Amino acid sequence: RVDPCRLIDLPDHSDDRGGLTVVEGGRDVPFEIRRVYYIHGVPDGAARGAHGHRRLRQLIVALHGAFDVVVDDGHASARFRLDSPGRGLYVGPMIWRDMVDFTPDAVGLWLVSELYDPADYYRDYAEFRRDARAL
Ligand code: T46
Repeated sequence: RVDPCRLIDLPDHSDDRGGLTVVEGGRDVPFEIRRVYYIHGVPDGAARGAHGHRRLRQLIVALHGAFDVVVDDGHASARFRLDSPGRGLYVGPMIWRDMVDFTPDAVGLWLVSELYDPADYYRDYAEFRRDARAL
């Protein structure tokens, strides 16, 4: 069955010198981290995502500012507001996702389990939903 999306509180080592948050692959997230990217400068009203992944796992963190991640497993959807560098959203395979409502200062960090592979993407929601419901 589908690995559920969930918020993960990340190890915090903040002290009077400032914040320090750690993510270790295989420990704090249930995958080895093979790629990192970040999204920033999202124009007002713009949306990203609108796809699902066949195999890829990821942790999404709002390093600065805030945005919403809407996830859908082909049966039901849920919406998560990410607004803290101390907490990430784990999204596993066979989840459709949309990122919306970015604040102008938002910087999102993605830690992911695979190198970039266009063949891992579902871009068509009907195809995704059919396959997700057949799991
Ligand atoms: C996801 C959301 C949040 C690459 O060449 N390598 C990469 O690692 C990535 C992520 C993208 N690209 C290229 C492919 C496209 O020509 O960058 C362009 C924009 O990518 P995309 O349209 O997939 O952007 P988003 O924001 O819709 O999706 C991306 C990730 O692809 C996706 O996995 O969860 O960010």
